[in-house]
Amino acid sequence: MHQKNKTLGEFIIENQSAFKYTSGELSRLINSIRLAAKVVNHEVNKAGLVDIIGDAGDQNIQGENQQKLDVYANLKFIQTLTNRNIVCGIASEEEDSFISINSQDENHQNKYIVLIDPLDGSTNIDVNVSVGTIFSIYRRVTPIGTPVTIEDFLQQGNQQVAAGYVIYGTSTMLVYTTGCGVNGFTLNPAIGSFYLSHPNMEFPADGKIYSVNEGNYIHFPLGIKNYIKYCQMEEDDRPYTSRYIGSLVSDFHRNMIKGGIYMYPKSSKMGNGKLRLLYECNPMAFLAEQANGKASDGFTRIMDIQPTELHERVPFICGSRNMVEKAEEFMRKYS
Ligand code: AHM
Ligand code: MG
Repeated sequence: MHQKNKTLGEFIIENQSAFKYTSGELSRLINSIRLAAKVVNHEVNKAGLVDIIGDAGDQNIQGENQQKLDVYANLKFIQTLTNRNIVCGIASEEEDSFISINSQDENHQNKYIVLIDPLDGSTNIDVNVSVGTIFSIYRRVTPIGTPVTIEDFLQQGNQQVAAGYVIYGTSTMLVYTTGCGVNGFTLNPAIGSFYLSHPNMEFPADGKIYSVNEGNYIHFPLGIKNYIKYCQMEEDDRPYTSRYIGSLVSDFHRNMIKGGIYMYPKSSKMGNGKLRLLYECNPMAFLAEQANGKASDGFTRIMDIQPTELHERVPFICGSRNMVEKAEEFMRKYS
């Protein structure tokens, strides 16, 4: 069969044996994410047609307004993972605390936990801009059969078993890694199947795109300010092009295909930046490294940071290897 005629379902089965701890459990887990992604995709695509957009009235733990589709996506992913009885715990950007599944059942043998940002960039929905789902999968560290604890969720990103995102864009894609490279699948909406469209995705080592919210420039650390000036300088292959969608998944996806750097630095207003280590930075960092890119907080590898709380934020610099290294050089020089 030609690589590109392969469906995600076929790909998962074929690659199951290549996975070192194979028991079929991870394959089932990725299958449920695929299913929830299709359901959410259907709803996201309807957003412009029905009166579903707008605030749901609730605020998430960070005090931000939730959009209705955030609530919907959160519910769908949690329901799908819970109903199929595949994971032992879930943490979501939209939930204050983690959820322990079947904690009363001593025969409960599931070993994976999932951390999820069900609908990232959701403020973009009401203007018809692409949004995404980000997920991250770990093996639990506490004994199987006992209720999960916070320890299971506060693992370093380098312990991730799998990570990926769904991009609800001009076409809907599911991109993921289990630690053997990154593969992208595009949804054929007529048939409802994801097909392998982007095998072995890689960031070009160099790029010409920088993505950062320059409106915050005045609040950025000197290293970032000077790196931005460097990007704008007329020298060698510069100035670079500036592209910022404000939807992490979309900015990342474009930069991975074309070559570029994404930055959400700390600022005098947001001491640790905006993005969450567990729900956004670690999964994107795992994908970036698996795609020959790099992710750092300016000084430290993102995946080596020890998390201390579920919703913590970190500065995030991610993308083409040489570009990230250059930004780190500026951070070191001007810190
Ligand atoms: P969210 O999780 O509340 O949607 O926020 C995350 C999003 C990212 O997708 C995006 O890159 C960033 O926030 C944009 O933030 P800003 O508007 O401050 O530039
Ligand atoms: Mg988010």
